[in-house]
Amino acid sequence: MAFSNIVKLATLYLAVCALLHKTDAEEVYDVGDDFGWAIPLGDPLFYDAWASLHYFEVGDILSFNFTNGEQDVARVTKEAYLNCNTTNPISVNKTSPANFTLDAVGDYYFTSTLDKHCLKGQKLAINVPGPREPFNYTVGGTLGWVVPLTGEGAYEAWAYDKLFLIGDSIVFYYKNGTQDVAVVTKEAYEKCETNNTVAIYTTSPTRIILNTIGEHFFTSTYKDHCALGQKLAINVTVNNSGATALSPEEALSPTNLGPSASTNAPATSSTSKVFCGYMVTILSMGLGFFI
Ligand SMILES: *[C@@H]1O[C@H](CO)[C@@H](O)[C@H](O)[C@H]1NC(C)=O
Ligand SMILES: *[C@@H]1O[C@H](CO)[C@@H](O)[C@H](O)[C@H]1NC(C)=O
Ligand SMILES: *[C@@H]1O[C@H](CO)[C@@H](O)[C@H](O)[C@H]1NC(C)=O
Ligand SMILES: *[C@@H]1O[C@H](CO)[C@@H](O)[C@H](O)[C@H]1NC(C)=O
Ligand SMILES: *[C@@H]1O[C@H](CO)[C@@H](O)[C@H](O)[C@H]1NC(C)=O
Ligand SMILES: *[C@@H]1O[C@H](CO)[C@@H](O)[C@H](O)[C@H]1NC(C)=O
Ligand SMILES: *[C@@H]1O[C@H](CO)[C@@H](O)[C@H](O)[C@H]1NC(C)=O
Ligand SMILES: *[C@@H]1O[C@H](CO)[C@@H](O)[C@H](O)[C@H]1NC(C)=O
Ligand SMILES: CC(=O)N[C@H]1CO[C@H](CO)[C@@H](O)[C@@H]1O
Repeated sequence: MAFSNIVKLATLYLAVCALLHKTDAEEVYDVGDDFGWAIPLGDPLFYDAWASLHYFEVGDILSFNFTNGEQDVARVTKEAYLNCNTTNPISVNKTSPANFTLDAVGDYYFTSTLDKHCLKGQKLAINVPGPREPFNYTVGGTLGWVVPLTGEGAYEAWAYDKLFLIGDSIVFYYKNGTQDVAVVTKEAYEKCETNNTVAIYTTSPTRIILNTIGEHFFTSTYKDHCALGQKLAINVTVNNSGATALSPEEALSPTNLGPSASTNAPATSSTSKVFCGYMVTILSMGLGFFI
């Protein structure tokens, strides 16, 4: 392995370890962002839209920021949420900021008990999903992997509402000999510099198992395909029942992104940390050997 590759690997694994560490901690969400918790003016679906932009996990905290006296926040049942019936809420907090910990998988419903606030759209439904089976995503859906007629943004639009978890696969379908799948760095992706790839696959279907956390970038090495919009960027996250990570053998294999990659080994957050320490050791040994 060339020295530059070791450096690349070292950088990559430090980044992965940083991400693993980040996902260990609970996230604090400011409900409604800067707008806070109030009657949404002119947009009764405001909080639905806000919730749909986030992926909530067990341990995350919702922070409701509002004006004391003008608002409150109540956790209610689904039925009460649907009917805007606030006569018998599960709990009510009248002091801002009111923090609520999402302590289990399931659905949570909130509203304000004040007159007509619920009817005017001050209501929030949150889902904390449980573990699911790994998915196989077909890249582009029925479009497949081509130069999209709609130009740049086609694959971005496809990826936009998808949740990519460790262990999921993305499958590229194309006509052999007319396309390829190039795994590239973020920089190469942004500049469409396809002379510099991490891996290239040329037989359809190309199935790539997502076994590292963070961003992954794909394009084609065919002339102008990247510039014409045949490019995909995705974010891979861990699922909420514990992190999974590469085994050290997989992590050191240059084909760890490839179709032949084996299934991921489960790891708790503490083993992730041990694993990261282990990787750093291996990498320093590698550096020592090659310098
Ligand atoms: C809460 O809202 C008030 C006014 O809307 C704002 O000044 C304050 O910075 C907000 N606090 C947080 C923690 O976002
Ligand atoms: C509201 O909920 C309470 C119980 O929580 C129930 O007794 C009451 O009938 C409900 N009101 C309406 C209008 O459904
Ligand atoms: C709620 O969470 C915010 C952000 O972490 C924190 O600043 C605030 O002190 C918390 N409020 C309460 C009442 O715990
Ligand atoms: C989520 O993590 C748990 C525990 O590591 C594992 O058993 C489960 O298969 C994972 N689910 C997915 C979709 O990766
Ligand atoms: C995903 O594809 C692989 C390989 O074709 C197959 O073995 C697996 O069952 C598929 N998984 C799902 C959830 O469809
Ligand atoms: C790839 O091409 C660009 C210009 O098109 C050049 O600046 C860059 O050095 C090339 N990279 C490699 C690894 O050859
Ligand atoms: C592409 O080539 C591979 C290997 O020759 C073959 O197994 C596969 O069926 C071909 N795919 C298509 C879409 O023709
Ligand atoms: C991945 O997530 C990070 C952090 O949320 C974000 O900054 C980045 O733009 C995302 N990348 C892609 C390709 O969606
Ligand atoms: C809806 C809500 O924020 N409920 C919280 C109110 O405060 C108590 C403790 O003070 C929490 O236990 C509730 O979850």
